[in-house]
Amino acid sequence: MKVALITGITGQDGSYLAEFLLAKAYTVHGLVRRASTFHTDRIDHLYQDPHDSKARLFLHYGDLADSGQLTNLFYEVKPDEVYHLGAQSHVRVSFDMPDYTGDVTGLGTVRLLEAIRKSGVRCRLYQASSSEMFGAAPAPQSETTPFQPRSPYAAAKVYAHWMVRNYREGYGLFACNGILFNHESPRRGETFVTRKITRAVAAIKAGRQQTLYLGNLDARRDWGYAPEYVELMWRMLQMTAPQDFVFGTGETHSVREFVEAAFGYAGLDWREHVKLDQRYLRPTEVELLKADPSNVKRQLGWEAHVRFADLVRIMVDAELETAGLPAPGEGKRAFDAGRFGWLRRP
Ligand code: NAP
Ligand code: G4F
Repeated sequence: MKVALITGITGQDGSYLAEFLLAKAYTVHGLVRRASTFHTDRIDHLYQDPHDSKARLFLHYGDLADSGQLTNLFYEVKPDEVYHLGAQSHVRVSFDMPDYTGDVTGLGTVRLLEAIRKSGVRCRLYQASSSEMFGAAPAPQSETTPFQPRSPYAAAKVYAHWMVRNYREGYGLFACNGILFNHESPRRGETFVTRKITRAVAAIKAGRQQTLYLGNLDARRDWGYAPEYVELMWRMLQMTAPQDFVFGTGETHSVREFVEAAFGYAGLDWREHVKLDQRYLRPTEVELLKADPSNVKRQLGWEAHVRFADLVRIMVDAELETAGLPAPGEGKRAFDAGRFGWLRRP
């Protein structure tokens, strides 16, 4: 039975990955930030009483800003596989908190690498790199596209990315960077644009909200479905040799297209509800992200199945259901027909 350690287990990807690995009979340990309130709602359905001898999910307080506890964790848990997903992951916030973002997202990765090296634990590492690192680089972006980061978040991720390669080459660590394009789900953080839009659609339908304030509607992203992406993280660590991969759908859509699709699916006219708020504009924007996923398809046989229209439907259906409203259900059908037997909750 393999042992995995996940940083960022309370986040969107961490929660799906924990679910996926538990279904594969892994023992899963997760790093959780201490807070004065509970914030484990994404993994509450996976909770197991640690006193139960059959328990396979264990949570540990710790912080990427604290190297001592990270190192202790490696001695204690001795993981076979480490999935490093913890980060200050919000691009807009990184402009307001550049040094904090550099500390947690950039240096936090180095603290983890050092914890592995100093503890001497032999494990494989997955690092959550990001398509945001491509920044101003022309699309489509692949493994060979040079990074041109345009935010403190992206610059911190570039640092983390290269440090992972450095430890791979310098210390022989089995470490892989997954350069993921945007991936979304009903568990996406509420302030990222897709979830902000789908939540607003449900609130407007329920009569609780009239207006949705957004920033740049022209930016284009390659949006995929998060559960598919966590499966690939695992597959990367099962390879015979470590390698970095780009993964995305290969399609690109504007924020405006997402808005149109989400409002339209719920029978609303977005023009009656969406307004610009300058606060959501960024000092520098990444205008166009579109993956070239040909390498991952060739080497790992991976290809995104859930495409833009189904992703929008999955997210809007989930939001309407949570609001106690009738949902068209097309997203649910796309989801049910999918390949996600391990998912216990969308
Ligand atoms: P997310 O939902 O924002 O989750 C981030 C996780 O990091 C949360 O569990 C958060 O804990 C944890 N965290 C934040 N600061 C921490 C600290 N100081 N110490 C320990 N843990 C900390 O992000 P996500 O969408 O799941 O993304 C997972 C990873 O992939 C991130 O590294 C992100 O940057 C990267 N990524 C995401 C995408 C995407 O489209 N989703 C694309 C490319 C790369 P709390 O719950 O306590 O906040
Ligand atoms: O949803 P977003 O905040 O995601 P963004 O900036 O692309 O970053 C996400 O994807 C990255 C991968 O490329 C990850 F590394 C990162 O951790 C995160 O998960 O914004 C998407 C687009 C941007 O162009 C933004 O300017 O939507 C635009 N946008 C327009 N109005 C907005 C809003 N974004 C947000 N968050 N809120 C708005 O009101």
